[in-house]
Amino acid sequence: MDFTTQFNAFVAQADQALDKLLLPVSTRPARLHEAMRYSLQAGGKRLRPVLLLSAAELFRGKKHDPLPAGVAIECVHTYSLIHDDLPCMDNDDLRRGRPTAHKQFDEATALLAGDALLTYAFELLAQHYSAEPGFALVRELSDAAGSRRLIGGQMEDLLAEKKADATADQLEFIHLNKTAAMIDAALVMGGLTGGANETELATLRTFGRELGLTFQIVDDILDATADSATLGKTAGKDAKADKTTFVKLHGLDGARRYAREHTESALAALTNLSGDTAFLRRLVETMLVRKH
Ligand code: GRG
Repeated sequence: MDFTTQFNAFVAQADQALDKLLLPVSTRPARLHEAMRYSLQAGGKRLRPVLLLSAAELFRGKKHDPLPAGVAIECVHTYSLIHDDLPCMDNDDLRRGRPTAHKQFDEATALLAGDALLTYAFELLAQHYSAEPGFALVRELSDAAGSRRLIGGQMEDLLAEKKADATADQLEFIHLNKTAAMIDAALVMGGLTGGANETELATLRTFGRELGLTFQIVDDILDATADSATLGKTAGKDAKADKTTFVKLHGLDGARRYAREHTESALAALTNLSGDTAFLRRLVETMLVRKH
């Protein structure tokens, strides 16, 4: 199967599982469940579930169904997007090519839909896995979503916005946590459901860190160079808010160079795995040249 067909097959599996595992909109209170589905089913790239499903396939250990874990990580990712778009944070009107949750519903509903998605992610893990690999999945996802990683990265990002002189070290902390946390967790969770050993999990983590940094640097480049229609979200926001980004610190050429370096490191990490890594190699290369 070629790369695009395989990618789309993973997306289709993830979308089907999402539809099946999310609570129906008729669940009381309907408005809340409608808002949860509205944001989740708005057609994101599904990068994190795809990473999770593809990592799960690399190993020959004891297999567990990776799909509930894929849905769980997409729930956490979507919650973070809903909250990030709120007026108290980025105050954005457009997400995944549609009005943001607080524009479509209202601020309180959007806040609660985000809260509910975060909680539901852990309910899914508890419902669909036994102690092994369930505890390890919960540990991985709670660590990645917590105050030292996703939320910590978001906090430092907000703090850096108010300072014109944010440093390269702060920028790295923000990206390693706000962006790479959900990417390395997706890969490690995939490894856990696929039966990876400790060494293999460590390799997936390193790979995820490098892929996450590449992804974010490209995101900064796209914010500076692409239009909102192509991105499905507001373009040019970083410069407008005078945000510290890779482009601001290193210029467009410097940012492109860093993105290539992290791509090389990600590819190097993959050589430590003995399974068939062709799909992940292509995914990294695609990430570097993505247009949205
Ligand atoms: C509110 C706790 C909290 C965290 C918010 C996700 C986030 C952290 C902020 C959004 C802004 C941003 C640039 C985050 C970096 C990660 C990123 C590029 C997210 C967007 O991921 P995509 O492009 O989105 O995979 P889709 O919609 O395709 O899933």
